[in-house]
Amino acid sequence: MSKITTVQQHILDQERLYPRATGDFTALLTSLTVAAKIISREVNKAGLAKIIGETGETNIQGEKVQKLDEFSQDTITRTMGHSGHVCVMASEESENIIPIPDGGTHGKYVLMFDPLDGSSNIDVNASIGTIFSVHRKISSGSGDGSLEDCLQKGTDQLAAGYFIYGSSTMMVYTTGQGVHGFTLDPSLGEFLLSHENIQTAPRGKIYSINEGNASQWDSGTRRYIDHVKEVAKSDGRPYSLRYIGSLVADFHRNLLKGGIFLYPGPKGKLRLLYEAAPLAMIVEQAGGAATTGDLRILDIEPTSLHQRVPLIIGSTHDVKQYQDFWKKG
Ligand code: AFP
Repeated sequence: MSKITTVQQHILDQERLYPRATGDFTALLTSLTVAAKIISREVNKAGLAKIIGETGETNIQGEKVQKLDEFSQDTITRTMGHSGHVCVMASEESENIIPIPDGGTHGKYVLMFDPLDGSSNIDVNASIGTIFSVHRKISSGSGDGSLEDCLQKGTDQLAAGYFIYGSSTMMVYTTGQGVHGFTLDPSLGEFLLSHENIQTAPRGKIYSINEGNASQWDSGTRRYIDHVKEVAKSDGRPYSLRYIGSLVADFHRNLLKGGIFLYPGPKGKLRLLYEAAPLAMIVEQAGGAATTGDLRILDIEPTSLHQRVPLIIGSTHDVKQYQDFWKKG
């Protein structure tokens, strides 16, 4: 009989690999799972908003119905701000850094998050997600964290992960000891280990890109996309196109099945700190790769909170091949 492992037990076991660990890190990630369960519950009720009241209106209980992305932002900020584990946070939904609320206890970690990625998919019942990344405080003192703490590069992440609200709710995370996936059992309210030590295929058969942007692509990207579509029996082309337009959902599918996701330059759309860097840590831990074309995502020094980067991420062979096309221009 296989063992049943909750996410809390798993995180604790991982933290025990570090002899000087205090348990704080386990507590931080556990608090985050509580926030995700609250968000998951609301996401599952999303279609009912029309029945019980549109967002921004008052529902039949006389409560104001909040938009789901704002709700997710508030839920994470409130849960984590009072957890005692973080000294500062930053979110895709907030212009500036988010300090710990008055009276809150400061911890030694920094939390970066995208509260509800792919939110334009809510209305059509497609999968959406929450992405997170954890750093250690590097500014001096034990109180409030600062912008400096938030602008750390991907290689300094202590942990990264995401929650995907799909046909099931899942959590996928890494602390640098492989990538592990957990499925929420809604009747128990527990995330149970379902995908241990995820490894992505060295080469995939899927490409994911918004082809509607083709006129803006550089010639290297255009030639690469033509290449994966050509029929050449020797190396197994053509690839299948799969694109949801919800990064967590597109990434998660490609992680499990193998493939490449591309949101190319010149500037890119996706944010370095809340999307690209956390997913790059996960994909590298699963044996894959992530680049802008010329730079490894995890090596980029952030210069601002909402910096955007081109993101090409997935199976190593596919990402390397893209880079070869990109470099030739
Ligand atoms: P929304 O959160 O506004 O829906 O944006 C989603 C997203 O940031 C990311 O999840 C997708 O991969 C990407 O945008 C899709 O962008 P395009 O619609 O330009 O293809």
